[in-house]
Amino acid sequence: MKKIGIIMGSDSDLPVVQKAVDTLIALDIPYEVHIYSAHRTPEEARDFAVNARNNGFGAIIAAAGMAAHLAGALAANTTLPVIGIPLKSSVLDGMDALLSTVMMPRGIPVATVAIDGAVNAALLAAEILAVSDESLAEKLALRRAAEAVAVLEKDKSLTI
Ligand code: RP5
Repeated sequence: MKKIGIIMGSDSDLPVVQKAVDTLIALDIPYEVHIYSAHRTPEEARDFAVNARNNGFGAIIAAAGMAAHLAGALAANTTLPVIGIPLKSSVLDGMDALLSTVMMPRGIPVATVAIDGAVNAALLAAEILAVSDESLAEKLALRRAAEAVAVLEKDKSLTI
């Protein structure tokens, strides 16, 4: 199976990024996590993206806050799918990162999830791999079914 690359701009992003890692682990999807910044370590971020396809990755998740250029900078250097997680790490509560991540110019797409949406980023990455992996697609379907059961159980136990 292809790996998912998870890149975060700072170690301070780890509490949110950990949720993406946990989701991939639950689905038995191989991954690598790195701290590369579009601003502080641009060469390393670029090298990761340039070599990602040859290094066995199938998609990249990029998590960054503030003026979050990481997802776009990675996407500029690979045609692998790049999923951006805008992080709520500044006084602007993530709106800065959301707009920086989502407003990509034509030709360089970034699939942006919600602010701090790490679980959905991992699920979207899994869905990308599942296009050509029936076993993974089945795991994703089972996960959705289990979540639906959990919601309906909460509905039944409502007392108000
Ligand atoms: C961004 O700046 C990082 O992704 C992080 O969310 C934010 C703050 O980084 P630190 O100053 O905590 O390292 O590049």
